Amino acid sequence: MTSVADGVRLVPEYLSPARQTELLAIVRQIVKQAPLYTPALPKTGKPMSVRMTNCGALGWVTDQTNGYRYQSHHPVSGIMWPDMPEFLQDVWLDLADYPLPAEACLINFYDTSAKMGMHQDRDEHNLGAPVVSLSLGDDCLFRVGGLKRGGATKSFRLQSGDALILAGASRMAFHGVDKIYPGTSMLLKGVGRINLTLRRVNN
Ligand code: MD3
Ligand code: FE
Repeated sequence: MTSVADGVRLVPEYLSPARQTELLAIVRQIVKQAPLYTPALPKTGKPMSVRMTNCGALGWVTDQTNGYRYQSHHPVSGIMWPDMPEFLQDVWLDLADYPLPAEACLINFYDTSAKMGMHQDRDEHNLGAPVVSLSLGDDCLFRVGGLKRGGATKSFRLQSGDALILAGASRMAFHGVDKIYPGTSMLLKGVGRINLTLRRVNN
């Protein structure tokens, strides 16, 4: 376990290769029920390069008219998100050190040209609960800054099986994904990266 910035904990190889394969099978089941969709930015409607889905009672979504929010159903099909699998609730219990269960798991799929610009996660009503992130597939270059946009940042690589825990002050840090390194993992059938983010939304 490494401290990347104040309150940011990186656990390299948190999931063994066998557990990564197990989680990938779970993700594929979820995507069958709740297909990846292309989110649109609020106001401009510009499509994000990352495709998304969710599981759990709540899922993070965005579209042009209604913007960033959590809701109980898929924005395209209108169907309720698949249940949070026990696998992910166990990971939350193990890593979050938080008294309430996770309510939301956002699943991000990055093809090799996808990125996520620097942003803060502030759509949760509960900003005191940690965020737990799991990476599968190709490596990415991840960047964490401070609590204000435009300050100093630190870049590091996230690899398949790594866990990142954001707690305390770092919970509101700016962060983003600059780059995917295609072909750095053999876990997925092709190239690309999957990130799962576990969150408590309500108090
Ligand atoms: C650092 N996803 O979906 S999760 C997101 O790899 C998002 O897909 C990234 O940022 C991804 O919002 C990274 C890890 C994460 C989450 C919250 C943070 C890192 C963070 C909050 C503060 C600092
Ligand atoms: Fe984020």
